[in-house]
Amino acid sequence: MIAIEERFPRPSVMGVVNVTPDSFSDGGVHLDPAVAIAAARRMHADGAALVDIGGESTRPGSDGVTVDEELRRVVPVLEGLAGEVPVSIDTAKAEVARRALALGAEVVNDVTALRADPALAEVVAGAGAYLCLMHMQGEPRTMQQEPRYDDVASEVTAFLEERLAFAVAQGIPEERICLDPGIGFGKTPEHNFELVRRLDVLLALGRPVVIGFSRKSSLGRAVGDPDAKTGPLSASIAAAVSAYERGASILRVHDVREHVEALAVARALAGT
Ligand code: HH2
Repeated sequence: MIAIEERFPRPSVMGVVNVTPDSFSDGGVHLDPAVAIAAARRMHADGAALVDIGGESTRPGSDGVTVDEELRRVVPVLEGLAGEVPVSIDTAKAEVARRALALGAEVVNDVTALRADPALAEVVAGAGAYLCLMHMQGEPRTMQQEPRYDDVASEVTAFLEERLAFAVAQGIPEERICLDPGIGFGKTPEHNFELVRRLDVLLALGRPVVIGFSRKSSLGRAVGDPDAKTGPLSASIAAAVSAYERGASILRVHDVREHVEALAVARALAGT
């Protein structure tokens, strides 16, 4: 079995392709399957180790979509990419994951960390897929209303430790699992920055860490717009490089080429 840290060595860039009308970062841009396929191919050519395909927005305030609608969005894209580009499927639904894995996806990226669909763990285990478990406080519709923690790094880590044990108990080997503190999912900008600053707390669990700071509103706020809904590329790169230097393995980003270049320099500076 190839461990996830060997399959996607540090640093690996995960390109984001949201096949949705309403994602906060690229909503509507990739709704046409041909456009989404071309974007994913370009990201791979630009150095993405894998491309994360999602058919449901989880932006603050969003409602879910049905299984049929999610399948309608992602299946043509997965069919178009089959075998050509390494793919992760951003879904919390067992049926969507099952179809995606049958069409060649390697990773299931579940922002609910196996809490939403009781059938998902078995699908991942049965397919021998990789899995990303992400932390979220609350649910997308309400998560940004009043996020609260006593100690955000310890609480997020305790949650992910419990979800990791759950996944392993469901038959998913630990070597196939990576963890994500869920930047922006029920967190203030201060919480998000503290999670990266204190990444060592999460890394102590011994699993590769994914960070998705790209374009998120905390970055726009940090550069001076208190009402920002997104963040600029420059700030996204700073956050990704900083997360990498603190030990993150996989950086989930929208602007692949710029992040691949920045991380190549950060890696050379680190001497690895
Ligand atoms: N962020 C988003 C979606 N999925 N998955 C992981 N593992 N980590 C993240 O930080 C993460 C994620 C939200 O960003 P985006 O996909 O750009 O927007 P939307 O949820 O509106 O589609």
